[in-house]
Amino acid sequence: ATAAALSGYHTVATLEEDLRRLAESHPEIAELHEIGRSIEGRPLWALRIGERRGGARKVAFFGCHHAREWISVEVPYRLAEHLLDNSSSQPVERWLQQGEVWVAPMVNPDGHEHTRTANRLWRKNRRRNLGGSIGVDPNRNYGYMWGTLDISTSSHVPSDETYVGPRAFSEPEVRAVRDLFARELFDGVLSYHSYSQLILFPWGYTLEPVQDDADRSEMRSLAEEMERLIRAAHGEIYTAQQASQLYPTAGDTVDWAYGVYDVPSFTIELRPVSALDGGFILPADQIEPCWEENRPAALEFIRHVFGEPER
Ligand code: 0X9
Ligand code: ZN
Repeated sequence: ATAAALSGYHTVATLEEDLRRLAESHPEIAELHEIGRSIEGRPLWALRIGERRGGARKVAFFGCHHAREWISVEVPYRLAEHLLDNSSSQPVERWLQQGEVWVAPMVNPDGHEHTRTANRLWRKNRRRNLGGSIGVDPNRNYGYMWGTLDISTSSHVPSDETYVGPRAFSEPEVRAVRDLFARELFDGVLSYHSYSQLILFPWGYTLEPVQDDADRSEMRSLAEEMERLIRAAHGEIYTAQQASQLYPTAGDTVDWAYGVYDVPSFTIELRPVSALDGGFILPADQIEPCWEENRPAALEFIRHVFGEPER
């Protein structure tokens, strides 16, 4: 069994072990990339899955921008494992001939390590801020409309939970994602978070909907299709909505990916649905059902981005 199967959630160390093992056991189609280093010097890992570099289509899945959202590591990790385990059956085989799937399950390893060893509810990275507080919110540090809001959900106060940082892309974890994107030019992005069971599409920084009619309806209908697919698995309701309807924030991953690269981008808030169900503390026996319901949605996202006809 994998380290994860034995202990439930991955740690920084067991994730590295398991990603290495996945890459080593599928040398023809998987390649482990260190895409940067965290502020405390930990490697940031992304697994590239596909038969060759420079595939026609490329999609990226990210997890764990926020340290305490442990389930957001497990869904993209299991997606990588699923694609590799099914690499010779359709439609996965076709996808891996045609394009590349990149999976970076833990964007914020320093924060994750801190949640395991010191404070389970830590959110940000571990930047030492001017003034002595710790942490920038990685999901506020991207350079599209960065810093344009100054509200509790997007704060310019360093000690706040949603501190945007001193400037866009001030954080090495976020620069690593930026630079990976600049090299690979993804055709779509899905970033996992928890909790609330939501499927969020741009914009997040404004209540205005996306201007372009085609983009707006593409992202809305894809979000609604993912909502249906998730519900069909175990009856769990994940609500599709514009991100700013949850609350407005500036500088998140999906606003940047859509705003700068004009590609479909989503945030999925995983289980549970509410704080009454444990909030960020999701029991390990929920990992498997959460992955099961998210698998068809993730595969649908790949299918869509890879440009296959509607089923
Ligand atoms: O606040 C966030 O970064 C995300 N929620 S979380 O509870 N995981 O922290 C939501 C980001 C979605 N974007 C906007 N609401 N603008
Ligand atoms: Zn989050």
